[in-house]
Amino acid sequence: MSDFRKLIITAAICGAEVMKENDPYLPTTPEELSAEAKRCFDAGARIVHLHVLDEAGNPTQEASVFKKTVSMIREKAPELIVQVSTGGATWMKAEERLQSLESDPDMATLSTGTSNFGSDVFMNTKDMILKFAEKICKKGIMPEFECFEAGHVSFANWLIEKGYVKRKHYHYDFVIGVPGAMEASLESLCLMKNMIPSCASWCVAGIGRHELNMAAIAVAAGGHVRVGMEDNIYLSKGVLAKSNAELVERVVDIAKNLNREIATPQEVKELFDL
Ligand code: KMH
Ligand code: ZN
Repeated sequence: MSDFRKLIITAAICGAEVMKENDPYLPTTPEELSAEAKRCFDAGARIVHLHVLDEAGNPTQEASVFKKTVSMIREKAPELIVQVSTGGATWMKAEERLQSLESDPDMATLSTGTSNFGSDVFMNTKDMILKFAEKICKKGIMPEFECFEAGHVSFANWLIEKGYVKRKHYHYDFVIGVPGAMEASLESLCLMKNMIPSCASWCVAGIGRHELNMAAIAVAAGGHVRVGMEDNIYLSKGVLAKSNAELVERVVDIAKNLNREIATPQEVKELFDL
């Protein structure tokens, strides 16, 4: 595992599964998403994980919406690392999902396996993963391995071993607690983090009520943290976060209490070779 000591927080500010009807504070337009990204950056986030929505508030992977949102984020928070989703929503086909790459992001997610996803299936066959990896790497974008199951970590390792993804540094995100997929527990997290190669760092995104515990464990254990309304909309039971920045601030507080410094944008860029 990488010996980089400082903490990297990713803000997943909206997602394909949460709608304005569930949460009036959810940012949905390019204007709202870019203002929210800036608030999260000011609070301590160094990466924004980005989904976008169409005018009706439904998830879309439309290149034009990604381009507009990414360019507005770059205007408002030029130092923030922009990571677009290639996962999209469970019902989207590969070509549709890949459109986000046209927005020239710093990073993009690369899901490394299929998993149950609530009542749906999040489909990532071997052929799809190889195609996504090729497109991401050809554009010089850094992939973040999205692992919803332990086997997805094995597949990401295999991509590295076989040279499908070649970088100085790799970053794995363990998305745990999705209903039907790997549970969010200390045991799951330890299993997954112990599988990654030495030239890699790891981050955890605990879903729903697991977000806070997983974040605290990761801060204490030398990992990195993803929080945000894509994964969890509550500050505590029944209390909605009014902004993604509140969720970021809470992790910053945990880090302060555990004497873990927040990485500067430049330090993250150097580590990731961006
Ligand atoms: N919405 C999920 C089906 C990603 O962003 O790359 C997939 C997802 C992963 O959110
Ligand atoms: Zn996502």
